[in-house]
Order: sequence, then structure tokens, then C-alpha cells
Amino acid sequence: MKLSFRWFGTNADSVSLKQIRQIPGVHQVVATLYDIPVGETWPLSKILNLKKEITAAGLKMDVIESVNVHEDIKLGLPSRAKYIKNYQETIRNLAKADVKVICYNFMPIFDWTRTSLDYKLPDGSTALAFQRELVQENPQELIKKVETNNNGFVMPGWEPERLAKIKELFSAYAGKTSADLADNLKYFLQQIIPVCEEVGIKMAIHPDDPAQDIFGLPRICKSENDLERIVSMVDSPANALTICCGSLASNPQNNVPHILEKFVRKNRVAFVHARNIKFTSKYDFHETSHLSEDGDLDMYKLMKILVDNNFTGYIRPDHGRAIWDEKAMPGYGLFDRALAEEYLYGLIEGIKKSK
Ligand code: DNO
Ligand code: MN
Repeated sequence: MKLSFRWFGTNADSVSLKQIRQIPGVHQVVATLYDIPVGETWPLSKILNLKKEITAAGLKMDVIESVNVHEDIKLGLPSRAKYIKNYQETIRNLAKADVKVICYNFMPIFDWTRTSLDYKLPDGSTALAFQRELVQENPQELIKKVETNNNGFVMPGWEPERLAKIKELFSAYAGKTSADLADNLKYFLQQIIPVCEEVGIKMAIHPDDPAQDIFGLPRICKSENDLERIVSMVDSPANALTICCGSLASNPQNNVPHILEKFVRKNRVAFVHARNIKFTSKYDFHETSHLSEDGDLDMYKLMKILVDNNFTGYIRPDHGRAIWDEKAMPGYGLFDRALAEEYLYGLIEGIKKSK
């Protein structure tokens, strides 16, 4: 299994490649092209430049997160044909740069959703948090809050262009059911997975984050059954999953170790996001350090499943806390995620050597 670190690019990230290179055990950057409007083809030249930059820093770029899916594809509009064609082209271009895994999501309108970006933990650090009652009716309040608390960073999923269209998007989804959304995902997968098979790339869908309903929008990647349905839409190892432990854990019905083990054994997990969360009530939670003792997830148990099943894919720490006065994009600072890498590395080495 390969430890990796998410990086948003020189212009968008407070963390440098040099810093990532100095995190022991990490040799992979989970990269993205941040400035390409959703739906457009990622140009080969830009991908190769990004790879060159990462390689020059002594790191590898096997995983891309995310190639976002245009809303017209999720909505199943006739214009999806053009966007799917572009997506296929992007897959081909990424394969030319030896990319192995593409992480994406199929959440309507939003990417990840939190109601607080600076929830105070007892040790004085802050973390992202979620309060269910704040995602029931009006998204505008939440958007305002996110925009004023983002430390000046544009966060993935909260790009100004996207937020500007929020009203239209909500009306476009009016009346859409989760069955519609599932049909549209199936159609999308049927069009792109053959291309992935041809060029040796795995698509790894990220679960809904949180794995709960928000603002009455359809969501189809929240549970074990949902994941089961998705992998059977196109039965190919290229139609794979990102098991984001923290996202899946946010649905109190989910048994995350069981889900991880089940899909790793089926060879359908390409990418793992390690994150811990702590519930404050049945549906409300905040993120924590990655340690088992700080959250509701047993990290040792999760790593043991991966080691015992010889998982050969990629893993990265997901959101971290803001600590040591670091100024960074909420969830994506260097310090706490670097601590997480060393914790994961330690668990993995310990489990391997105790065999
Ligand atoms: C949070 C992050 C997500 C993820 C996208 C993938 O858990 O991992 O923002 O990057 O949903 O498309
Ligand atoms: Mn994640």
C-alpha cells in the first residue's frame, strides 16, 4: 500500500512539494489541475507539466483527485454527451502521464459539506464539523459561513463559479430522485469504464460526504448497499471505490471496517482516505486527529484489514485539524496531516512486523 498526500498545486496550496517530500514514508502526491472548469478536457500538456513538477520534487503522481463530473451528467441532460466525451479524453490524457487512479464523486451540487470549518477541540486546535439541523432548508446561510471562514483559500467544491450558480442548480434538481441519479451514474460508468480498461486507469468514486442527506438533494453513495449497487453497475475492477473512512462513518448505520474489508476482498478498492470523526449526537460530528483514541473509528483495525488483505492501492490522510497556528485551507494544512502519515506508517509497519 502506498502512502500519499493530497496537494492542490503551487498556486493554490499553502504546502509545498518540498515539504511533502520531507514527510517520511510518503512518495506519492495526490494531485489535481485546479484551474480547469468542470466539464472541460484536461489538456495533456498541462498534465505533463504537473507531473514534471512533481517528479522534479522527487515524488510520484499516480493518483488524481478530483476530475469533477459536470452537473449535466449527474442530471442526465442531453448536453451530457459532450461532457462525457471530454471526460473520456481526460482519462486518456491522464493515462498518458501514467496516472493509475482517478478519485471523483457523484454528489449533486456540493462536494463535501460541513457546517463549521473551525470547530474548537479541547486542545485548542480546530477541525471541520457537521450539524445536521443546519443542512435542512436554506443553503445560502451555509455558503455565507463557508465563504467567510475559508482562510482566504478557495476550497474544492466551494469554488465561486459553482456557488454563483447555486439557485439554478437547486431548481435543476427539483423532482430528481435518487433512482434518477443512479441511472445517470450507471450511464456515465458505462461510457467511461471501457476507456479506463483500455488505458489501465481505475475510477474510484468517493462516498457522499457526509453520508447523510442534505438540503433534500438525492444522494446515492452513503451506505454498504449503495456501494454494492455502484460496483455492480459495471462489473469491472476499473469501476472501483475510494473508501473514505470518515465520510462513511458519518452515517451512523455504516460499519466501516466491515465495508472496507468487503470491498478490499472483492478487489474494488483503489484508494483509501483515512480520517477520524467523533459523534456529538446521533447525526452530528466533528473531525479529530487520526488517532483511534480521539475519534469513533479504530484506525488500527482499519489498517489491519488493509495489511491482512495485502492491499496494494493508495492511501492518504484525509482532512486534518488546524494546529500550531498554521495558516492553511481548512482541513488541508501540513502539520496534522503529516502527523497522520507517521501514525499510519507506524500502524502499518507494526502490523506487518508482528506477523
Ligand atoms: C473529503 C475529500 C473530498 C474528495 C472529493 C472527491 O473527504 O476527500 O473533497 O476530494 O469528494 O471528488
Ligand atoms: Mn475523503
